[in-house]
Amino acid sequence: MDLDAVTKQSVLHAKPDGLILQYGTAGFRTKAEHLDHVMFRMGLLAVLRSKQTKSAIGVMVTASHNPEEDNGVKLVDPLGEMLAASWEEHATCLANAEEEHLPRVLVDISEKAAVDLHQDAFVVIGRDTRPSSEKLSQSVIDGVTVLGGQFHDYGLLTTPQLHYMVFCRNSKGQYGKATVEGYYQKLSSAFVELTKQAFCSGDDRRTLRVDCANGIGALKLAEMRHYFSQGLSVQLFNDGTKGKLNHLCGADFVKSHQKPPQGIEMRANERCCSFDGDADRIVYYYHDADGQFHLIDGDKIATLISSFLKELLLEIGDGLSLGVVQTAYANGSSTRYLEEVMKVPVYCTKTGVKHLHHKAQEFDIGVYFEANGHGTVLFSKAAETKIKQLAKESEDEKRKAAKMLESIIDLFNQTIGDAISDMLVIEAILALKGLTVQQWDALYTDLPNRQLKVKVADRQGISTTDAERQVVRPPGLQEAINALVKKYRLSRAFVRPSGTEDIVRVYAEADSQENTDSLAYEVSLAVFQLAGGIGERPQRGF
Ligand code: NG1
Ligand code: ZN
Repeated sequence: MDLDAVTKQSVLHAKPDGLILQYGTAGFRTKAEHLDHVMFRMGLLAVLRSKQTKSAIGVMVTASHNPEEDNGVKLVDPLGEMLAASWEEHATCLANAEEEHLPRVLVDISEKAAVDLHQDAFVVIGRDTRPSSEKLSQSVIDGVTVLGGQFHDYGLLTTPQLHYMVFCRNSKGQYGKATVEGYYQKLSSAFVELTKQAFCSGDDRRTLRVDCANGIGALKLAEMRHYFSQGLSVQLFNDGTKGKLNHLCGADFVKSHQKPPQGIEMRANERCCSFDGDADRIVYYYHDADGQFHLIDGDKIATLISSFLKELLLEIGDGLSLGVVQTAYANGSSTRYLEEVMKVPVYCTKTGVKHLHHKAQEFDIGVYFEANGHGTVLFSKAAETKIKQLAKESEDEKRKAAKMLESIIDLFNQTIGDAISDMLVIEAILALKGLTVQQWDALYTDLPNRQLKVKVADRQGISTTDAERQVVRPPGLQEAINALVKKYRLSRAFVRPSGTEDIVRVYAEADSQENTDSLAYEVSLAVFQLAGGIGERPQRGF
């Protein structure tokens, strides 16, 4: 390691005094103007991680659904997964080191993680469409090159595409070709193969309206749609030509406000969907003839997918296990439906896809979705081998089901939740089952729910347990929440510090929207009073 060169270069990417950042649920995220040093240092860290794992490592520059002025960065591990937890700590140390300590921290990390410094390093880089992203990804490149790492800059990519590229490179092409073209072809041919029965009778092209959050999803979907146009026609809105990224649109806006985005033309009973700013989340929705808005979130997406998979698994009858992983934000009705009606085992993990992803890996087929629409389905190697074998050898009906599962394996992004891939899976299932969006929506009725944010002086002062459903600290808060929850029917509430914003999140559900809103307000007030609230007190009414 040429530490002198690092020191010289680092001065050009100086850390603002006193700025402390944490590698959170989705890497580092804050105002773009505070991130130059973090980007440079994550370039350095990616080189060390690459040397240690002897694999390509990814660096994605994005702040997902955050406002356009923010930015962020996260590292992608060799199999396309989120960075390992022990390296998150290294990332935090490196990002917060004062200039003069930088060489020592690099040496420390190399020693602690037993990095072989003679090993080659390769880093792949992608970025979203934020105005700040191009310059920030150049800072990543500066960090990579000063430590002698090789790199490939893919430029504009969705987050899941970058994860895909990393996995392709490290699986030596077995997962697919590590190009944007390779990604389009892999997904599109799986979609066309899967849906060919549904569309073979005449021209039944279906149109889907897509709100692209004025982000990268618009560019990529515009490039990709020709590949699958024989089965599905997508109409793009909020494509970035006029509006601001994530402003009054996108999956996060639709889910948290429970209303349609601006800038989309909806027609009664016709399905629409929204991506978030880096296209790793998707939610569906429609309005009925009376103009009432219906949201179909990640929970209902997981339910649709699980029920389709379960049917196919019954047909192949090979005892493969199916499990669904959710977080505490999953609507109570979805959990009940999955467990009681569908008889599928459901597990709850902490928020953050890495937790869901790891849990889902415990099954032959693991379906995981956050309520906000981030999720995918993972197939174990053993399940994949079995399915491929049945697709070749078994007789008719079984074979047909196995072949469908084979296409589904290719259609799901196996590395991370992917709005484009999920959209194609959902469209395929709706077409194959002949389901309308209303029929899908009618699987179960969501319990009214409400999410609120409370500002506190130090959100780390709140700690939780039991997959974030119970507060441990500050004392008295959980007891207060329990007492409030008892006042309502079918009620549930929990609070946790956000990993991506400087706030505490409050979640409540109950038997009516009015009761839910009261409960959410009362719990917010308890947080404000018992956990050091700052600024304006929570207000009743939304
Ligand atoms: P935080 O800010 O930690 O709640 C949010 C989402 C997560 C996840 C991350 C990363 C909610 C309640 N939380 O995390 O699910 O998607 O952002 O983008 O939706
Ligand atoms: Zn995102």
